Amino acid sequence: MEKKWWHGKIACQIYPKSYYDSNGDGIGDLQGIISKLDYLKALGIDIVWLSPVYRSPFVDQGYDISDYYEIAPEFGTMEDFDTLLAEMKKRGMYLVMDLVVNHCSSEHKWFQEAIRDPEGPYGKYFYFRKGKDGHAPSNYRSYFGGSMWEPVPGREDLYYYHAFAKEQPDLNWYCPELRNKIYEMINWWLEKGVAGFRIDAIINIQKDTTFPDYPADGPDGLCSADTVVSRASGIGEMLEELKVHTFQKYDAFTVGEVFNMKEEELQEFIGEQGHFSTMFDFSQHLLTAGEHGWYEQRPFCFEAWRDALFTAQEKAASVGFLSNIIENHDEPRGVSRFLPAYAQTPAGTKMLGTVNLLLRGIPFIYQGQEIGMKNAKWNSIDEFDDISTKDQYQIAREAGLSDREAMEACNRMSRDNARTPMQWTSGENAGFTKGTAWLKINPDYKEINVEDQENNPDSVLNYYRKLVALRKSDEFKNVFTYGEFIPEYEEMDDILAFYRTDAATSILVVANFGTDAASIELKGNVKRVLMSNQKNETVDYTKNRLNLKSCEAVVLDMEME
Ligand code: TEU
Ligand code: CA
Repeated sequence: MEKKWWHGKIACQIYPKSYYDSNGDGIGDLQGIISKLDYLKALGIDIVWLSPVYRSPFVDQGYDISDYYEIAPEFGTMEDFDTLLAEMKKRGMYLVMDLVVNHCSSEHKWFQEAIRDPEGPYGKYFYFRKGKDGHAPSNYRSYFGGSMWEPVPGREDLYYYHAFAKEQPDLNWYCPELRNKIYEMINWWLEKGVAGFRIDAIINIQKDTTFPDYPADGPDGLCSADTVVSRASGIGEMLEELKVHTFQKYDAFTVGEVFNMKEEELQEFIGEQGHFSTMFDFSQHLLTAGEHGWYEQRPFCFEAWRDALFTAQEKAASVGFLSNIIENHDEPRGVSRFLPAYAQTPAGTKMLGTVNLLLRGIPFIYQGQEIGMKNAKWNSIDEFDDISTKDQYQIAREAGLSDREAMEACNRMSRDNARTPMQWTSGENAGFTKGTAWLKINPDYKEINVEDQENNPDSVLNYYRKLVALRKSDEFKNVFTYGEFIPEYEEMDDILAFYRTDAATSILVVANFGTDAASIELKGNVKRVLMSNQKNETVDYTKNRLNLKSCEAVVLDMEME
């Protein structure tokens, strides 16, 4: 395999609005991030992905960009951005921007021009279509609810297309001029020195531009956005052209947010000549998805979760690298989602971190994951900011659920669970802001915060630091980066275990997710205990047996027979 500069790196995701507020307006900002770079460095982070920091009306929290060449004033200035870039370079870190180009904001000047004159030069940048018999051109449901077609104000029977909110009109990737504008913009940022991009909702750029109706899947007579995406084709060519005109020229790191990929396309996406360097593995997140919304989420099942993780690892093994996450800004907190109640403790949190960070692939740590942040408790729909949560609440109510039941679904799944401000201290506003935070702060900051964990050698934070350091150590970086992933003890309930092996080394990672103690037959000799999530790090093993308490995780350097 050809070696790439980003192999073996550790990445993190920052959601700027909720990271650190440097000026007391209640909104995290670039200066705030700059002031925390040493913290990130101490955690061992090499690559930082910033959720969007471009100018935006923030209808979808920055995923609605009104100027691709400007920094949102809420976050600071272009000068602040350049300082951030320079300060990261100084520390040997790489900055990855969020590339949101399936759509822009309805306040972007392209769209403003287009809507003024849909037949004019900017009309081609979007999808304008005539309605059918007084209805929208087709029966597509947008991701955030309602039709994907919005009437053009003042124009009878003309609509524009938006897969997400109506303030996020889709850009027409079949228009060569538009594509060139996008490539130009990407190259402008790469010239500036960003190391690459996380690429938002990219499968959505392919369309069947005849926009046929599909069978309805809900009482609204519409069909889901997933159906719409999966019926379109031709993404491969589009992504190749994108890569050749931009990323490839700069040896950039790219990570795709890819949903609805056809299974046989993995090689094309992340193989050596792939469209992207890597893409996120969402298999564990999609596992419990409900058919009609969050209210139908299926219960979490450990065995199915383990299978999903292992299957993804096996599929990627001979192809390339996936990027591993337990959470991001669209998902609830991993601790609340993947751990049973008895395991939502520091030990359980470390266990989840151990199995996630030592998988084969590029680990992405989402802000706050390294201190074990959890879902918040939301009391009323008014506490939420997220556009998707408001829609999901409505869907649940319309399906006949009570306010309490709908709120339960939102508590479990809301994207705002990951967006509550970072918990820096046990002091006022969790040390996030001196003003009023833009979103509710999780009251558990008194128990879960960076400052306390800095001072506690047994904290989740210090454990994460050790895990990252182990992964990057001279001795083991080869095996953790390029080593094989081999599942083990799959026949045992509640055990999640695998080897990472190369010619010289066999590492065994074992975790007991059950309530009961477990005893495992070892298939080699333990040379050394590399990690343990137990307080005194004493691991109970003999020549051929390993005994694990509930929620115990160990990493063993093995000598195989
Ligand atoms: O997400 C794409 C996407 O498909 C999500 O909308 C997902 O289906 C949803 O979050 C589940 O609740 C990306 C961004 O990550 C997300 O934050 C944006 O809202 C979206 O694109 C639109 O830009
Ligand atoms: Ca601020």
